[in-house]
Amino acid sequence: MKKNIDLRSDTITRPSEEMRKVMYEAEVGDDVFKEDPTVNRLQGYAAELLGKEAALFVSSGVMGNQLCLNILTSPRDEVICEMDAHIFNYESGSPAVLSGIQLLPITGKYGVYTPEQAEPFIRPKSAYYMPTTRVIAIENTHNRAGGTINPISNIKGLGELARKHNLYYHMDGARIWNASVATGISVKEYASYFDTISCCLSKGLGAPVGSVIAGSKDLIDKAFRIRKAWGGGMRQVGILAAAGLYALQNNIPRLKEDHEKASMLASAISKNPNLEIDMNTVQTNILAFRPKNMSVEQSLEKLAQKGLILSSGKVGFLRAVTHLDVSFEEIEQAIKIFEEVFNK
Ligand code: TLP
Repeated sequence: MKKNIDLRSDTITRPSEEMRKVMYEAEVGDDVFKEDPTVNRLQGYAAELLGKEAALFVSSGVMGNQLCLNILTSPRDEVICEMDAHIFNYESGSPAVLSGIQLLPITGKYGVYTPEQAEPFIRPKSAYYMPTTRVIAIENTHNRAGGTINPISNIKGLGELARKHNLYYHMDGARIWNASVATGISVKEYASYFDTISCCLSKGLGAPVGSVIAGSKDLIDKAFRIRKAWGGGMRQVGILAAAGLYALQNNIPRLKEDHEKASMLASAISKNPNLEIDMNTVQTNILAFRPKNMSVEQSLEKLAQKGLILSSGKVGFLRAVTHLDVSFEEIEQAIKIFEEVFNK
């Protein structure tokens, strides 16, 4: 049977032979006692790579973001974020449930809001009947906007705003590796502007499970306690950390290929009269585009019948994500399938 081309997400990748080998051979211990040498190595490596005092291995991107929001806030606080942010749309309302806080979403352009847009939303300290603004949060790259990169000048500007108003600054850097490879700005520089960052190992980097969060030692100590309280204290989890460490050490530079694959696809999509894509959003490995004469559901079904599996992004949009388990040849095939489905 012909293999489907699965571009639903970069989360679908499977660990390679070499990655499985390091997992098999991983030295392990009880991580609840902080005695798993492989977890400790991963956390040390991630902290160094991100230029932070400490890092913590967590089970998922959602857990990473939610832990960061939790340690930065108290109940009744408010977090400024972008309208299409993952923390606002895809994290099950967890800020309210896990931390007793609310989010204040601002509509950005290409997933990016500016300091000028954000400043008027910062609550006056004197307004005791309002929530307390505590955190400014951004997502880089921005998933729903189509893998877009937050410009470094804007990141700095929001950081200055945070400092001016004594606020914390958090980055959902699930795909910060993609931003770094695309811009040439180191992950260390990106991370330097933030109090906390959450970065995924299980997306483009190809690890089966896990994210790391990083920040000051005090903040990460706090996160260690909360992770346990949320049932996230894992035992001989070095088996998984080994995959994450392998991913960080080997799979960052190759993301460039995923960006090339996305740009090949995007250029074919842009030439198709029945599809619409804003080429300004084509910056990394995620494409968000619209079918003009067909519903998203119908498009997904027709593409799937021909062996191309996509997902839906924001309302009215299809989403295609390139990753290490899809070859250039399969991208050529995907382009043919687009022509067959949308050119008729
Ligand atoms: N995103 C998933 C879906 O939830 C949409 C995907 O397929 O892209 N931050 C960002 C920016 C993300 O894109 C995701 C996952 C997460 C956080 C959460 O990561 P996980 O799924 O590991 O909890």
